Amino acid sequence: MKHWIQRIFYATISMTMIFMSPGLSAHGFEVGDISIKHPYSTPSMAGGKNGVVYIKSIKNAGNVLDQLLSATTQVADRVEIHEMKMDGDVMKMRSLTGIDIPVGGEVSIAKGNPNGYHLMLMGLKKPLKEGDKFPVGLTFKKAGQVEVEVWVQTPADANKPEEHKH
Ligand SMILES: [Cu+2]
Repeated sequence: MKHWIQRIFYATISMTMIFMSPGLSAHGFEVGDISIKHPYSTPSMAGGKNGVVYIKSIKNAGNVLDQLLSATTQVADRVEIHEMKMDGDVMKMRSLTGIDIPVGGEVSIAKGNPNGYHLMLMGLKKPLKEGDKFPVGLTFKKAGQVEVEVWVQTPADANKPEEHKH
């Protein structure tokens, strides 16, 4: 429990530091050389069993390749790293063992990004509603673990409820 509280504390410090830097309005977190900008989710469909977490960007300011390896949360049974790709007219989904965050690079896990990356919440324990906030733990190969706060919101580009299904 103490460990968990410490993580929240450090995450809050990181978040405050990012809020103080000019030009950033979204929330963000830092661990080691990794900065995580604006983790968010969308309201889940009525009766929906799954949810999706997106991250506006993950940036690697270090000089070694890092990798997002896994995620955990208490709002779902488990979290999987997914890649979504169109195969003709068919949307295909597959699980990834990790997402590379290249040296000096920035990877978007935002909704609608062409790479199709997202974090899938499998087995939601309760519906996700607009305005909710919940913690998600992220594990990076080099930078280690960080707890981020995910904001549930309807993206500006969304004109219909989340239809992401498996
Ligand atoms: Cu998925």
